[in-house]
Amino acid sequence: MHTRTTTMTSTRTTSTRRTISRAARTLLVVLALPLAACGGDGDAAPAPVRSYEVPLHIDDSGDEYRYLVTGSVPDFTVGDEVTFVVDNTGTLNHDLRVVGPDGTTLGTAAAVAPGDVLELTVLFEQAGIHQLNCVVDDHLLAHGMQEFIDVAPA
Ligand SMILES: [Cu+2]
Repeated sequence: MHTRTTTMTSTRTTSTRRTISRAARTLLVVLALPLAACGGDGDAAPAPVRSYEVPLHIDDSGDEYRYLVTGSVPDFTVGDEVTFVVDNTGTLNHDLRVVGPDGTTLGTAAAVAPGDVLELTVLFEQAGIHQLNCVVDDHLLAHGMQEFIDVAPA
């Protein structure tokens, strides 16, 4: 009995190792593809990716709820990695969802209470109009809680 059990365990372990090894090889191939694509245009280096924060705050004092940029609106460009830092200066809970031009959700941050701050980092990969919206209760549909930002091509 002991010998059989050991053999079965050994076989299972080997099988698992093979599966992991195959998965690892597949992953390497997938990771290598974008690098190969980038290197296609001669020796040109990939475009620099900027990374920055955009502070926002909230006004829900009227019938229309708004995200407002604290400061100036950046020149959003494809390749930018942007962290929206939303100070909930309103009186209700609010969250943040960023949606790309093709309707893909780039990221969602959970709702925070008044006085709290949420952060959401997204990478802009497509040029065009992106939506920032709040999906708490009826904020989007009844109170128009969304802003549009235009991301320029790289
Ligand atoms: Cu909201």
